[in-house]
Amino acid sequence: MDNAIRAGRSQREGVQQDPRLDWWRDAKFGMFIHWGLYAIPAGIWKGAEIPGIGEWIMYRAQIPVREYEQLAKEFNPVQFDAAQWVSLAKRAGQKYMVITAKHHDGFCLFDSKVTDYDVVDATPFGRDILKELAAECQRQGMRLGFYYSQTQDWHHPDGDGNSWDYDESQKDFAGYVENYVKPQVRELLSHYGPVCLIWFDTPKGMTAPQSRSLVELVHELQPECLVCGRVGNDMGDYASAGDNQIPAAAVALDWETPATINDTWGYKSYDHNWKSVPDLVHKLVDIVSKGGNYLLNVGPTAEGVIPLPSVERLLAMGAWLEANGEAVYGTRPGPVQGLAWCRTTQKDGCIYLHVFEWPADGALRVPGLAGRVSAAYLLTDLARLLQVGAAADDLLVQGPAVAPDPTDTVVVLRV
Ligand code: FHN
Repeated sequence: MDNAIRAGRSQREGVQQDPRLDWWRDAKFGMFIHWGLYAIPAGIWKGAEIPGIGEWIMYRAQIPVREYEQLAKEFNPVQFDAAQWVSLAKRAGQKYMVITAKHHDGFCLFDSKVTDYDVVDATPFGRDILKELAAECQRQGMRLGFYYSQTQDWHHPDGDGNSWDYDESQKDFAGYVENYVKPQVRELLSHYGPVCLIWFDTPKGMTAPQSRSLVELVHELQPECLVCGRVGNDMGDYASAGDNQIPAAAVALDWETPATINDTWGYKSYDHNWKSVPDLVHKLVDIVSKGGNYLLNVGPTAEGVIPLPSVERLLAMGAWLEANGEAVYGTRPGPVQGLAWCRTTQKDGCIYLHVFEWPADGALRVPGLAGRVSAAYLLTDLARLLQVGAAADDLLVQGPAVAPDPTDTVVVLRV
């Protein structure tokens, strides 16, 4: 097992067996949304650029609760349009969306009865973001999951992480889990229709009984709802790689890589380090070829706008997937692994050879596949068969001299 991914027995035993994960195994590509009060400072506090990821600004700048929570009075994202967000995910080829119901700063994007520190009670906006998103996901046929920070809560006096306002030794963490986390998880799974997954995060000191009771609560309320492995103690329905981590080789687990398009999750006005479209497509295909899912993040602004560089990249990925999705969705890792110039996926009697670096003469040489392939053609040109031969164990396929798709040309190998 690659050391980028930790997984418990339940996950190892569940691989390819638990039918509740069938849709997720086929989906491959999801949209992560980190959105909250941190979008207002957008990485800058009292004139200073605060290093690190945007949603951690309260922690990094040690902003007192009483100061930070004033941001709620400014939260008025009048440009938020659930229909547009869901439509963007669809056009990007993403099959599920996961949004921060509550991140570490404790602010809730839903109307919670156990706190007033939420978008309905504490902001001029006053609309339940999750309700609108859930309704729109239903309308457009998109699965919706919720990120929920179960351990870190820098606003709650008994939550983990805030030692600048609260005395850690006085905290009743167990009470916080029982009387705050669980009621909120119950709300999330009772008021927003079918929830495809709960994305717990940073378990830290959660005990095994605490993690188990959260998994059980989720499954009791919505048996089909998946639980991300970051619930802690090697539990949950699927494993999570580290942030932006891609294992070096295929992993025989149900696993997912959460990843950023630039370097932050929550919006930062001055993070312009956007990954290129070819890089993002390669990451998606690399992950899928190793059996994982790619949960790619957007960080909307305080006005409710997904930054244009993210939109442009997602739409370009969607265009690539529109032409090549057959070689991604519903596939499993292909038989050829470990080559720099290509990746392979497979399904239904086809091996999909994803060529990242097209050879100058168009002559493709694939180790180990000699004698196994009956026909080869480009996924985007089904009518024209490519010439197939063999040299020792290698399959030889003669493609066009110029790369048909400089990002990733998919050659279908019928076996
Ligand atoms: O601390 C969080 C971070 O803010 C972000 O939510 C990522 C997403 O995977 N998870 C945690 C760090 O791993």
